[in-house]
Amino acid sequence: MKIISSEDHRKHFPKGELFGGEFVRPFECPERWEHIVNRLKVCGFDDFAAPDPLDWAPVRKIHTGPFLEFLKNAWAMWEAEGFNGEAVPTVFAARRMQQREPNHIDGKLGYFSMALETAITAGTWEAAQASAAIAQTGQRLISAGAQTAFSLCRPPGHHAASDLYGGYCFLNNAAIAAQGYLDAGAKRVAILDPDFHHGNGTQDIFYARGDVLFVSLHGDPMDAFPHFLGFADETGSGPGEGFNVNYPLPPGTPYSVWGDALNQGLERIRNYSPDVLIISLGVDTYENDPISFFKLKSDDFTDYGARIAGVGLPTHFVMEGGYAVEEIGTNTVNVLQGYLGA
Ligand code: OKP
Ligand code: ZN
Repeated sequence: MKIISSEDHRKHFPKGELFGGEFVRPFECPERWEHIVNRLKVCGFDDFAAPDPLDWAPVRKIHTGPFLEFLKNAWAMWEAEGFNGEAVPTVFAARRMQQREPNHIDGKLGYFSMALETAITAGTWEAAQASAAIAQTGQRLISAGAQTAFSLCRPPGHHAASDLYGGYCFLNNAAIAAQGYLDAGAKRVAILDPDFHHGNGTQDIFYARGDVLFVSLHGDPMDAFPHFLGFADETGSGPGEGFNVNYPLPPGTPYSVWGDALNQGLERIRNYSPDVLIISLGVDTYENDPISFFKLKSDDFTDYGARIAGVGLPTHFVMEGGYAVEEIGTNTVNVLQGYLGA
């Protein structure tokens, strides 16, 4: 299995994340990447590749022009104001307010964000582009005939919508890969999102489309971030009706229950008969994850990797979350080994 990866992720590492009313060291940190790479090497994965340069054509189909322009300029605009900290929004286009992009950076940050724990820093835009290129390079390999690939993306992507960043995400790596498959000739793409958090961005991007099936297992938004999307009655709209499937699950969910939802989701994917399966691979379902509430054990990741393989589709793993840093390597690589039958 090819592993696509780059050191460029290091360019994005904010000093602070607003959590519990304090600025804490971000849960989404560079050591996550290091632990995964180390574990891959220990387990004999040695086929590493650097990403190709980013192809903007699929990116522009997923994200709006004003949003991409904002991400490109946000840090320079913030610095130009003379602000000393990292760029975080403070005001939002909430209910009954105008949905218009303001001129001032304070307004732009609120207009283009869905959460404010995610600071923008000097290197954020470069790291986000590298992460998208990593997803795209995996897509090209599979479009060219490979059965599988692992895109070791950082920062993650599934909370990013066409014109929204937040939840540690800027560009939607999995969505950009999905668009790449379609542009390369695929007729149908399925995305399975087993990250603990609902992939609101991915759902929103493909909500009205029938060419991408989105299936997500996640903490019930009544109790878990992102709180405002990911309910079971969100099934798609127009030509996308029936092609969005959410399995919100309650606090304390063990693998027995989670695995039943996974089986149902995999059955939906089989029936859809896609050309390729993308896995938005977050391992924050782990029992000791510091910000999540499912109870998966490390061996469960191996088991569900094997279940994914059982669907028999070309499968593209795209890294999302996982914040139990010491165990992120084991849990991530367990999914890959389970998939490979190792
Ligand atoms: C990104 B990914 C909980 C705050 C949650 C943001 C979590 C983003 C997760 N009190 N903060 O889906 O792993
Ligand atoms: Zn997550």
